[in-house]
Amino acid sequence: MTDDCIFCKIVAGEIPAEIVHESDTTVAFRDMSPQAPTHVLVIPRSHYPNAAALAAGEPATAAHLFDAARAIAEQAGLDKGYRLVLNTGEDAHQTVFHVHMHLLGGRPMGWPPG
Ligand code: DGP
Repeated sequence: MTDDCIFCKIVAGEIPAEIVHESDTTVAFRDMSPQAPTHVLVIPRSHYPNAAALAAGEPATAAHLFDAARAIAEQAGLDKGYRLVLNTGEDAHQTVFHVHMHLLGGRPMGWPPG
């Protein structure tokens, strides 16, 4: 737990979020600014600033993020596909420095991303 981290506070239940999935190592909740009909953030309970730090420090939990995303996509019926995004660093538009996987689905998406 890092005191000034908003996502640590969601994990701790100190600020509200619409939680859609939980495991021993992960929590998933709806993004407050959805960019698609389904837009969920999947995060580790432990605080790591970005995907690279998580992969180095807790690789099993990095894999758990993908498994949670699979379960959420199945539950949401995203049979036609979905996108997983891990913005890493300033140039990639990371704004919250507790690693989070965006799960976006429910509409067709373009490429390349903006
Ligand atoms: P990124 O740009 O990849 O760091 O995305 C951060 C996302 O986090 C952004 O889509 C908005 C979302 N977000 C930020 N603060 C909160 C919050 O307090 N609650 C929820 N549900 N989402 C948040």
